[in-house]
Amino acid sequence: MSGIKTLGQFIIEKQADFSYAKGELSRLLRDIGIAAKIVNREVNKAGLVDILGDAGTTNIQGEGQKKLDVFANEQFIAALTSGGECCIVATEEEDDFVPIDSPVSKNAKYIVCVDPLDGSSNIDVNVAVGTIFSIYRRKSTEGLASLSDVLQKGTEQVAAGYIIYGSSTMLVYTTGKGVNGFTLDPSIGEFCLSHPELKIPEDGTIYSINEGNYVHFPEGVKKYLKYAQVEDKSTNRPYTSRYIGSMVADIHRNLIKGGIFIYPTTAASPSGKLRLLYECNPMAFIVEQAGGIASDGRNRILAIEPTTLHQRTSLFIGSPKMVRMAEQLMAEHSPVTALEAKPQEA
Ligand code: P6P
Repeated sequence: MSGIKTLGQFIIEKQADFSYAKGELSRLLRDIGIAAKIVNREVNKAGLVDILGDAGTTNIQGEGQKKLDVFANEQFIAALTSGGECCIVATEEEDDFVPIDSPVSKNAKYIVCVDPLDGSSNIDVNVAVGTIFSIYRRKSTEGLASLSDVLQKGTEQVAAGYIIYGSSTMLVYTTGKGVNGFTLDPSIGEFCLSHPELKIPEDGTIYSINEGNYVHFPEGVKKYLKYAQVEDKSTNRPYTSRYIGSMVADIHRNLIKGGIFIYPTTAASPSGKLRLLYECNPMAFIVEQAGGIASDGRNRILAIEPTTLHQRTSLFIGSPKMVRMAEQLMAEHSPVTALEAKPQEA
C-alpha cells in the first residue's frame, strides 16, 4: 500500500483543515463513495445484464431489472440514510425532496442534492455516464429540515463532486480547498488519489455543444461557434468540436485538457436544459475551484438564487479565456430580454 492514498485516508487527512469538523462531513463523503462503488458495479455489467436478462423483465439472478438510474437513486438514498449525516436528499429522480426520516438523520447537519446517474441513456451504447452531488449545511435550527434548506445558492455549498463511470471510474470532489481526483482500483475496491490538485488550463481548443440545436441558439452562441471555427493559427483556431452528450464526461475532459462546455437556451429548453441544484451548481463549484469559470452566459452560476427544486439554467463552463470570450459575444449579440430577466420556471 506504500504510495497509495485511498479516498478514506485523504478525507481523514483533510478533515484537519476544518476546525469545526467533527467527522460528519468526512463520513458523508465516504458514504457517497460507497454508493458510487455499488453503482459502478451495476453500470459496468449493464450491457451484460441486458444480454443475459433479455428473456423478460428479470435478470440472471431472477431479480426485477431496475432501470439503472432508479437503481442508482435508491443506492444513494440508502447510503445517505444509513450514514446518518444527511437530513434531506434532493434528487433528479424524485419530484419532491426526500426527508431522511430516521432518528439519527432528522437532526443531521447536511443536505445532499444529487443526480444519481446523469446521461443514463448513454449506457445502452457504452458511453461514459456519471453521478453528480452537492452538499450544503442545513440552515434551519429547529423542527424538520424543509425546502428552504435545499434552495441555497451555489456559493453556500460545503462540498461537491462527481463520479465518472468511464474507461476507468473516477471520483472528483472539492470541499472548497482545491479539487482532487481518485481512480477506483477494482483489485482493492478503493478509490485511490490519482489526480491531486486538479487545475483546468487557462485556455483550450475544445468546444463542446450540441450543434444540432444551432438554429435556435442565442445569437451570441452562434457568433462564438463561428469564432471557434475561424482559421487563425495565432490563436490555435479552428478549435476542435467534441460532444459526448454526457455532461460529466464532457466537463471532465475539459477539466483535464482545457475547453468550454455550453448548454444554452434552445427551442426545446427555453430556460436551458441542465438543472441548477444537482448538475450546474456542483460542476460550477468544482470548475471554479480548479481555476475555471461557470456562468449562464452572463451571470455566475453559483450566485443564482434558486426558486424551485428542479430549476434549469443555461451553462457556459470551462477554461477562463474561452468562457470570457463566449460571455463577451453573448453581451454584444444576445442582450438580456425582458423574458429572460424574469425568475426562471422549473
Ligand atoms: P442533449 C444527459 O441527458 C444530459 O442531462 C447531460 O448529461 C448532457 O450534457 C445533456 O443532457 C445532453 O443533452 O440535448 O444534447 O442530448
